[in-house]
Amino acid sequence: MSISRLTNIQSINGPALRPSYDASKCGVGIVHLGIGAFHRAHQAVMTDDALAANGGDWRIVGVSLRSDAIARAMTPQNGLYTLLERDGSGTKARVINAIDHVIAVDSGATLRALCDPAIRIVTLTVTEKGYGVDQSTRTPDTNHPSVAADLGNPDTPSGVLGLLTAAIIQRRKQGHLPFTVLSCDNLPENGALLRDGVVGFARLTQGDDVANWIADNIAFPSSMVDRITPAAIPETQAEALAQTGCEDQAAIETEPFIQWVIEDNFPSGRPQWEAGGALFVPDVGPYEAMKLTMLNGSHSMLAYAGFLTGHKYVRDVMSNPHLEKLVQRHLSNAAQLLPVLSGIDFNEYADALADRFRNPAIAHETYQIAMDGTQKLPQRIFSPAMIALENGQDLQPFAFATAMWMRYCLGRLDDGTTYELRDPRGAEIANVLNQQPQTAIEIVAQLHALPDFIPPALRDNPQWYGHIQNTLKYALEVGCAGAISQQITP
Ligand code: CS2
Repeated sequence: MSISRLTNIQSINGPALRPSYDASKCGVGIVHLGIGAFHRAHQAVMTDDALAANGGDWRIVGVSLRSDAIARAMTPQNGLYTLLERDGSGTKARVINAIDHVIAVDSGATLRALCDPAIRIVTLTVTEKGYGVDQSTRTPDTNHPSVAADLGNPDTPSGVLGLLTAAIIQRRKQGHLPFTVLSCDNLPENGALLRDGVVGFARLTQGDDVANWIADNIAFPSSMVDRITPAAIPETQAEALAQTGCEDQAAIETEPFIQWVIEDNFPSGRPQWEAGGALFVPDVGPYEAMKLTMLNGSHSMLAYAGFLTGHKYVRDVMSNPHLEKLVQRHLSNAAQLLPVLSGIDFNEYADALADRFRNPAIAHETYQIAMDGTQKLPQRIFSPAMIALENGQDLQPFAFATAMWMRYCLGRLDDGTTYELRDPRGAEIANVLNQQPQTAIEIVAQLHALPDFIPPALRDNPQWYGHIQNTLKYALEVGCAGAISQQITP
């Protein structure tokens, strides 16, 4: 018997839950930029819950700015896909129908979708490096490839800042309601940062009047998002087939946990995301700090230390007693730096994180998390380290994470196996590290000298600097596993 493709709800034949609402009665209301696995495991799922609970015209137009792979998988499936929630106790499957259609690598069609009067919200998961906003100056990064391209051609933009600015201006000219822009990436004050980027881009290309109008009239709420979602693997599709009876090239797998904390500032309306468990608060800052410092900070640390010692998945890292101890150390040190958050006990949060990292059914690669370190370390490692410095607390866990990142930057394991760095500043890093042979002292000095990266106050602190130097020296002399065990048996 031939297997049919997942193209409509009626074709589902298996235990997977079907959408309980009639999607043909719901129009579109959201454009999402960056329709990767994370969006399909997170915002699209909560939107599906909101549509099931309340209906409304909130289906999603998904945009993939750089690759057509997801469109090729989803377009023949009419936007349907299977979500697999997996942990040690088994798998729960459900088919999601919140995505109306996908636009791939087509800036003209993306701009038209953004200007559709039906659209009231633009959500984004474009990763830290996708925005093109300099985090230290909070202005458009004119060296960013798409920012540079769009500054030259602001009427035919293809990057985030250019597209949003052009769409906001066109909608205003056409008398359409402004949309709300909702960033869903792991950046501190993600909404305010994006707002500064868009306003800055408009100032450079359109002048002060337009820039000030955007600052006064467009809402950019911040949000904290959380769901550990690895890239799909061949087993994902096999399991989706078992659950739906259909071939599903867009299936994704994720953990059961999901969290979305959103600043409630949606002047043009919003779905009832509460139906999926979203929490609306006046200030997302403390939640962002908690998640970036604890989850993402320990994730980056374990990704570098784990990858360098041959641990392919996060769950493997957690079954190594030394690395597990370092994860616990990182979590408990990070927890001590956070402002009080009513209703949340950071020790319980730390325990829950360690359990999530142990999830035996999630194959989350350390190499995936290790990607883009220059874009992640500032908010995950350096910001908490700065607070520790100000409070006179221990810098060691953060210095260790940084030393492991530096060791990772060398692009080779202890046994000589090489790998690609995968970082937008990878060429710059390779360039400074290319003068062979190099001592730990030289490497540490060169990576500390990367412009706009490690804060000078850390660099100038002997405890921070000395710890990184010693750890890297030890890692180069006796190997990464030795440097890790040295942390726990001083
Ligand atoms: C991870 C995050 O890849 C990474 O850098 O730390 O994607 C992490 O899995 C998510 O933020 C979890 O919500």
